[in-house]
Amino acid sequence: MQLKFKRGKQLDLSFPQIMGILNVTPDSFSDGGEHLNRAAAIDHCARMISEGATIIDIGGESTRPQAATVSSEEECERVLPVVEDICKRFDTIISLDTSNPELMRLGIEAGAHLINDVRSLQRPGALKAAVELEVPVCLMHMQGQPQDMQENPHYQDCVREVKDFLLKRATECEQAGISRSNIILDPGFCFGKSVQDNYALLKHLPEFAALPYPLLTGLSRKSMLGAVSALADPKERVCISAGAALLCAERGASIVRVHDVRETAQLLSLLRALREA
Ligand code: 8Y7
Repeated sequence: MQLKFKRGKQLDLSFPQIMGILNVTPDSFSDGGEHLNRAAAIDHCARMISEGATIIDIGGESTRPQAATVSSEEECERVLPVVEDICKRFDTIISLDTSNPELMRLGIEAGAHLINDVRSLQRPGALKAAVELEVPVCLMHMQGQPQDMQENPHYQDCVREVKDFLLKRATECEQAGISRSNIILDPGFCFGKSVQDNYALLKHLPEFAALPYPLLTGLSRKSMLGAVSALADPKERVCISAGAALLCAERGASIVRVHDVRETAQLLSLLRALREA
């Protein structure tokens, strides 16, 4: 499988790719404030690319529970200068972590390649923007909204419901005009799921990988890893996060979204060796 982007860029998914997280929010839960200024963002981006990231996911709206909502203007002001800087300096694939149709349009125009929307293009205007932009999009499952999603997640059958949602949403997006080859799916670990739900999804990940779309997973430093390791501080979860990324890749994920690129790349080299054996 291969993703095709604007400006002649392509990404071969025959081996799992690393998406490095670049937060440009003042309140992100695990590296808040560290990359606020442009120079720091560029440094962090350069490091992730040198360590093996082929996609950089830039987010200006924190989706952690209790995060303050941000205006479209503010989100654009945080993200767009960084997109422009990265575009000028690096030959990497730039992903916009946003649900905001205005930022989707301005960000792609500024040089970004992919839309990563935790709300699956369900905000007014988002689906239309994605159709018109003709870029790859990641559709993610979430129960509830970031503000309240972890309060009382409930499913009859989480794996079934998440899979049904993703397939239904992918079909809706295709019917609206997004090409099938531009759709990536993501079960949305820790977005309105209990610890048990999250591990059921991980267990059944091969079923998601068998769907006719590339699969993206994001477990990096998340609470589901804290829950089984007694690592209370997200910053302590580097090792277990890299292990989780390897498990996902081994179970069929095409893209792993991570904070710790170096450690993830080390573990993925095991998978490469195993595949080539
Ligand atoms: C995910 C994500 C976040 C994820 C995709 C965090 C933006 C929370 N998690 N995007 N974004 N998948 N596609 O802890 O799991 O990184 S933000």
